[in-house]
Amino acid sequence: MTTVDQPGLDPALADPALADLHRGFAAEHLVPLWTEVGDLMPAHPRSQACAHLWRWNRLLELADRAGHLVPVGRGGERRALALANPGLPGRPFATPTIWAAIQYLMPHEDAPEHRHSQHAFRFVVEGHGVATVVEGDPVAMRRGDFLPQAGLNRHAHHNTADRPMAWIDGLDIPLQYALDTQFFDVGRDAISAAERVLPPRSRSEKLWGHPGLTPVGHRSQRPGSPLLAYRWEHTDAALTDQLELQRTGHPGTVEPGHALVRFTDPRTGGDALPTIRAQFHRIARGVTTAPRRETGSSVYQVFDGSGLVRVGESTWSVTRGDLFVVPSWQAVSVTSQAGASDSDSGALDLFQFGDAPVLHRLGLFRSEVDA
Ligand code: GTQ
Ligand code: FE2
Repeated sequence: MTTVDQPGLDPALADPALADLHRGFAAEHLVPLWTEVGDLMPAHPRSQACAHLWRWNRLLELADRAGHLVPVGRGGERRALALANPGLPGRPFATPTIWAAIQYLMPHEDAPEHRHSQHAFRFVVEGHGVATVVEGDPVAMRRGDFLPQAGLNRHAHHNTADRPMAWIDGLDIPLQYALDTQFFDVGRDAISAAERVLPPRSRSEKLWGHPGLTPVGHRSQRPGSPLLAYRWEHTDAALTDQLELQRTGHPGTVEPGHALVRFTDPRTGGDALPTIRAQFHRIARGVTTAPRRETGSSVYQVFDGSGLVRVGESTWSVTRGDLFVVPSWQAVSVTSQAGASDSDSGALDLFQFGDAPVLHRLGLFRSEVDA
């Protein structure tokens, strides 16, 4: 990229000696910094990724059509449709670091077992009936549940129900693609009859799902949370309690009318996945959050309610299931708006996931609240 205020640096316009010098650079696969510096070292992050919104009803309709036309099996592995950021053409990446997809299973259908270095989670905005089977532990997936699956855990999915089910996947596929750290193994071609059940609680929850209690004598050295399901009833109660505390004059929320919780590893209190942060926001009726910008990128899904979302220069009206991208250093602010068909509370519930743990560990995290 040639800077406009130094036209003499364009070899096509330069004197013959300069043009010859640039041909010499090209022949030796060299690029002078002075023609690239504005792009490579901007004053602040200018992501190639765009702020973008995907409507849940459109995703669901196309996923259902794929369910009737496209089988799931080895090779393709999953009936998953990736959100492909229009600013990152050529790759199915929601952001430079984050993969986000809608996945769909038909009644009684299986997605085969495999494992990979990419860290993953499932999040359910509606429906139930699917078990995700992680290292042989069947984990029921229900509305509002967050289900982390750290890298190298074997996993298959099985729909026990007579109805199709959709959910979203979040993975660090683009990050590991850039870092060249990917490994993948196929697992068994079929899971056992004992794994095709839908227990109310997984083995992981029986061990790790009791607040403030660590099972003694149980070794779990893998990175990533050993708790495989964070149930909606707990998330909902935590958000309700934060807003209630704030209403009664106690410290509780991150800002007035805005409750926020993070999904964490019960062993460490750190993020549930090494490369992905997942959080849940509740914005009380009529509240607008302060515009905040952060380094790193996020994807949000509306879990409940409706509202107005501003990301950088974009503004959208959003409702249940809609997904949007917040690129690095673009300010995001949301307003809850009670609609006719909304829940009584008028609150806006948002699930968020992004690459913040990576930035924190590398000392690259920055955030600012716009006045
Ligand atoms: O469900 O195992 O969206 O491996 C992408 C890669 C889902 C999965 C995706 C995967 C999966
Ligand atoms: Fe997978």
